[in-house]
Amino acid sequence: MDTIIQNVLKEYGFEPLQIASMPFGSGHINTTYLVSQEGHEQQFILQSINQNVFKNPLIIAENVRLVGSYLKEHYPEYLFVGSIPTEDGKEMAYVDEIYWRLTRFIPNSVAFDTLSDPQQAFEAAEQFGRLSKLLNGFDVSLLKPSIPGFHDLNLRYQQFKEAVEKADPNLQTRAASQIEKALRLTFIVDYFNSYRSSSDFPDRVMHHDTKISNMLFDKTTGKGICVIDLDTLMAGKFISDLGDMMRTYLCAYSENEKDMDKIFIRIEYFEAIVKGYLKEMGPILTATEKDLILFSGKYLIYMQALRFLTDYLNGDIYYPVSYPEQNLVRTMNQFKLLSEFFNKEKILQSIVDKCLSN
Ligand code: ADP
Ligand code: GN1
Ligand code: MG
Repeated sequence: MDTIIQNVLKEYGFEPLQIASMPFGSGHINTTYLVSQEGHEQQFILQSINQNVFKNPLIIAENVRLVGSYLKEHYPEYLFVGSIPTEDGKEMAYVDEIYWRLTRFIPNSVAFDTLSDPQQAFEAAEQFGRLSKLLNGFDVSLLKPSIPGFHDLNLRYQQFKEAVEKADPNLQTRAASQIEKALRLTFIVDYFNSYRSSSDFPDRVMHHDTKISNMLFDKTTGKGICVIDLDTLMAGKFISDLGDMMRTYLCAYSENEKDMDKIFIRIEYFEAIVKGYLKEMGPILTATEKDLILFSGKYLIYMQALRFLTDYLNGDIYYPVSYPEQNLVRTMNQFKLLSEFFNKEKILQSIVDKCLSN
């Protein structure tokens, strides 16, 4: 791998003998390296793009370039971590049939895998909200989907149904109670479908992966610096970003937790997410969107449960697993989170109402 990295970095004009690279971060989709150069303080992040997930990495490059140049023109002070072009001006290097991208490592930054304070949820929600807010005047139809139908709940549901039909009977039996849960909750799909084409529920520029490890915090002050991981920056509905924050910040334990008794919702994190997001997006969201704030959590948690279950039934072809039943455990975990969300629905809606009236 080292020679490949050297070859990639040559495309960016690095002197091979003066560089060091090491695997970095905890992302599941791409492979990330931290690159240092002898005698230089500035470090870089080099990533190979997972082409099993992103069939056409050049779409990512073009989306990021378009958004980056819009932000540079209209909000030059905004920190947008775009890609550094290769020496011959390409957005990504193509070496050994793999696409690579280089970004500047943001100095004195840290990314977390879990949240330890509601203030971090507030900061992240503010940052993800700010990105969409600043891009409110950008023509979202210019962006191409890096993964077609990525957060289309209807498509995810169809994929789930197909997976059930095609699945190995043994997997079907093992997953029977989770399949039944998924089928009982189809009113969430119907609800989504009833709104999806409404003019009051517009497409916006969404990040689509708002987990906390995709936010950089200042190591010294703990303040949010900027968002990263722009692979799924494309047109979508606001419920994607807000919902994924609910999915991933509300519980103290991740989707990988096996002990379902640990899966409960932290109300104070919910309030922090909604406050931080509305601070930026409050003046922009339509009346319909404001009515869908609580729904965003149900939509995203349910969709993620479907995606894990679909992958389990398909034989773990998308999400990496470290043991055989992991995608089933993740499904159970997400359904538990969803039932907690429903149990607390009244109080969560009262928080939304309070935040909207402030
Ligand atoms: P993945 O798609 O695999 O999740 P990310 O783009 O999120 O990849 O990067 C993985 C990790 O690398 C991040 O969680 C963060 O710790 C670190 N990272 C990525 N880009 C930067 C950057 N520009 N500056 C500092 N750290 C970064
Ligand atoms: C993937 O890249 P990563 O691990 O942050 C996935 C998300 C899921 C998440 C679940 C491109 O995100 O949509 O929510 O796993 N990204 C893609 O852990 O499928
Ligand atoms: Mg990431």
